[in-house]
Amino acid sequence: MEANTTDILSRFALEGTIESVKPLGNGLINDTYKVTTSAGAPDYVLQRINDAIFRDVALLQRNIEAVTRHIRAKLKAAGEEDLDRKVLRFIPLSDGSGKTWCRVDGNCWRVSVFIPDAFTYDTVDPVYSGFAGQAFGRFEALLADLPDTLGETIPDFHNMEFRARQLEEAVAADKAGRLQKPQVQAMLQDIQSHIHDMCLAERLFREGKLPRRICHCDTKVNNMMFDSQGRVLCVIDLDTVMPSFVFSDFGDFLRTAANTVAEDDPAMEKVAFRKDIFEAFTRGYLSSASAFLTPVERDMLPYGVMLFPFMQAVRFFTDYLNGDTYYKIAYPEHNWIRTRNQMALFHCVRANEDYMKEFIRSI
Ligand code: GN1
Ligand code: MG
Repeated sequence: MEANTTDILSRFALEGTIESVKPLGNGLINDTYKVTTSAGAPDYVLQRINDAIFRDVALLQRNIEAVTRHIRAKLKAAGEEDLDRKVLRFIPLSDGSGKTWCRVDGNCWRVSVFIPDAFTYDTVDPVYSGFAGQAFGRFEALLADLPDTLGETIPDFHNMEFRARQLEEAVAADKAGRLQKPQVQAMLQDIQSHIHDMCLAERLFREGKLPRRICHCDTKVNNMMFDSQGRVLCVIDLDTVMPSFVFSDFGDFLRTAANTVAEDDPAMEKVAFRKDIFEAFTRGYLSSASAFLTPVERDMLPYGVMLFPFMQAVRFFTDYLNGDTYYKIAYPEHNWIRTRNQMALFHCVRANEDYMKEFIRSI
């Protein structure tokens, strides 16, 4: 690795002299390295972008450049200091092209400034959920007036109609011959009975009643950085930033954080919806997102909390019927267990629809 990185790094307009390049973090998609430089220059993060998942790296980096440029300009106008700690900065190539990535021996690379003394946490408790709500709401608020048009780094990623079509195709093909089992049939019927309702966002969009916005689309609690005093610095992991409905950020966070068990826990009876997490996250989110949310978006947030476990169940179930080609599995029925878990969560959330509406009205 070391020898090759010298060549790659030499293409970027870096400051200082490189002292070391070492693996950083434990990301599942991209490969990440920390580049330490001589004193006086910033350290850097070197990343190999996984172009098997993100097929259009040029589009992806254009998105990220537009987003970080816009956030930086706004923070600067607001008189904020230490901007390199509050928004990611990607380094251009030294060839003057202005590009922030390059392809070397078939791999795509980019470099950003390393943020020192910053931390991520995996803790899902009400306090961190509140921070997360505020941080992701603020991220969307800052981008609500982005002048650039962004592309979809994964086309139709959170489009429920598209996911429903993928399921129909999987059912028609029944590639793995799994559709015959009675419990699988019952699952299919349960899912099908909710598909129309869950495609509401796409219909409202076509009627011009619901906007698409720039969303993060991977709102995990560990995708924010904190300083040593516990203040949120910035939102990271920007590869899936793209136009979507606000439910992507609101609903997907709660899908993972407000489930009492992991998404693949086989103990279905233990699946439950954590109201403490819902309330803390919603308070945090509305404290920053209220600035731009339309009344329709705000009223539909509970729909968003239902949509994400449902959409995830459809995706897991589709993969199960296709014979497990998309999600990694640890045992043969893994996608079946995941499907059941996510549908169990969907039903718990659905039973709490009135409670969620009332809570949001009360804020
Ligand atoms: C995938 O691999 P991970 O956890 O970052 C998937 C998400 C799903 C998630 C479910 C690109 O994300 O959309 O919600 O699995 N990412 C992609 O575990 O498909
Ligand atoms: Mg991440």
